[in-house]
Amino acid sequence: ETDPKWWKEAVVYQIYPASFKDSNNDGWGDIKGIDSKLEYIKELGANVIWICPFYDSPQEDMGYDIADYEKVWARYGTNDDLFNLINRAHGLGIKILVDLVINHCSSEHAWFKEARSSLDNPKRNWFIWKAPKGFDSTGKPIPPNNWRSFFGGSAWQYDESTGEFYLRLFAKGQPDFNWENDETRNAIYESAVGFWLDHGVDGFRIDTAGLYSKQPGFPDVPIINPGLDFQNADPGSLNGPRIHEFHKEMNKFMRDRVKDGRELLNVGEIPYGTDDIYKSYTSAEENEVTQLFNFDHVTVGRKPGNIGVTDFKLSEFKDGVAAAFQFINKTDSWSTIYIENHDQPRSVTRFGDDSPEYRQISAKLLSMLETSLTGTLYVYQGQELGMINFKDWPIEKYEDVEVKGMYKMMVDEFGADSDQVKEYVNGLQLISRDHARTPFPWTSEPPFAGFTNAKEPWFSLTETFQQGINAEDELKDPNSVFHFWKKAIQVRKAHKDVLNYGYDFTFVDHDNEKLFAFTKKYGEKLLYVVLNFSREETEFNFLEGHETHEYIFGNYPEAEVDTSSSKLKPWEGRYYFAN
Ligand code: ISL
Repeated sequence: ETDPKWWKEAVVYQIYPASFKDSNNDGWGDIKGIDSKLEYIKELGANVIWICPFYDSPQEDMGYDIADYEKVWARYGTNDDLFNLINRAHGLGIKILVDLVINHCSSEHAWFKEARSSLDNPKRNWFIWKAPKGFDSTGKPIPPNNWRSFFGGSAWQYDESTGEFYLRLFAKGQPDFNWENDETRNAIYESAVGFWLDHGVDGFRIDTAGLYSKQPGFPDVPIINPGLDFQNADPGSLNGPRIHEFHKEMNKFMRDRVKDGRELLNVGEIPYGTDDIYKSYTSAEENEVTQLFNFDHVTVGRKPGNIGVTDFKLSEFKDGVAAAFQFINKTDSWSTIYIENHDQPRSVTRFGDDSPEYRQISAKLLSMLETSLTGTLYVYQGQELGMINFKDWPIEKYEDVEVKGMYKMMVDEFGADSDQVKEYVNGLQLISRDHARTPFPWTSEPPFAGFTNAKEPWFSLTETFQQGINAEDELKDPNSVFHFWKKAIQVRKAHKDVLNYGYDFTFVDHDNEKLFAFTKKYGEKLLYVVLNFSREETEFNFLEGHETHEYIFGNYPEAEVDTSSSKLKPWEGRYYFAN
């Protein structure tokens, strides 16, 4: 039986508000800009939008540092703009997810300003404070443990005025909340969750949802990057002892708060787990989150500690893809299907082929991979155009706080001319978060592609635009990546039993380093997907013991495909039903 829960077959379109559409020509995208493009999103076939943080913020981490959960950042518009967007979207049959960033807030949030004002402030304990471990020979305070920030250096920030460190797993302006404190949790739920539920949102993308419960005693973590002063803090902060209790409590708050009984889609960002851990968060019976994003596929080819890239084989990518959703097989859990977001590079560059010759066909192949897998489908803005990474940027052009912090750490600790630093900078061409964050190209019009008429957009447009990739041209061209995505989403809907809900995903010829082939079942139906991840003609085998292979869909024009031949053209993909 297919499941009637709306969020299982939703197609979610992720919007990065700074870079989507600028309606008032100040160089930043905004809420009214999103409003003006709802029809475009609907045309693609998406029925949900997830909007990355649009809240009041000093923007140290592009809005993931929130100063007021109940207020839209002035550059993005007003609360009324957002309420209007919710209404108009609902009128078009589009649901809205907002980002819930509650592991930390901004150091500019009123709660933190109070907390840091004195040692005995009533909100002091809303955050995590520790005395220095001691002082070094120059008199500098030594952090309480060896945890590293995701953005480089110690995860502890010294606060001169009170003589203590506060924990911040991310940027200096992102103090971690103390989730052990009941009062803090309730204030978070009320402000960050309740306010938006009251205004009609349909769910949340829950940021860093595995990090709230820290290991008691804040022990040192193991050394995975010898030579660096601080180490990946996940063992001290990810999936901690009270994490499931916290999620159950928050989920109950949500269900109690929703007055009209609407069902919410809550997707937690919960990477680096085992199947059992993923299941424990997503099991329907447990009432925590309805689905999660893990990183098993998108982190293939990355060094531990995120300090560079390595070569990887297609078979490793295949294993990552399977790990991203296979844990739900025949359970009451559910997962997501995504390959891009605002923290990931462009998938065509990373996993396809972004040369002018193969860009479009490989983008279409990646679309076929996504639309054939079981889970809720997510498309990141620009993915539907086949956008690509920028090339050969000097380190100075990067905007991302992660790049700046990690680069500084590596230079300080390894030396500017070290191989490690060179490797890190080269790796950024492939994996930096900035690749996904450049302004969206709406038209072919210079200088800023219909994104803005300001003198300068907040962030540079890129090769994507130089190569003529833009929405207007793609909408006109029936063979564009956009129209292929649209078609692939329709095919997914037409055969939703096996495509959206199929089970028993099984690799065929797993160790083949050019071919990504698998089967999936639904009742009597057997889907066979063959994807050529290479520029070379590649052979697959029809399945033994089946009389016919019925061709369903592919990324080459049907007139050019000999569906009975087992040879695939460069980056060709096909779906068959094996009967
Ligand atoms: O993006 C990463 C590596 O390149 C991750 O380490 C990322 O920082 C982590 O997945 C958490 O991401 C989320 O929270 C961050 C924010 O910077 C990200 O944009 C967000 O998706 C802090 O709020």
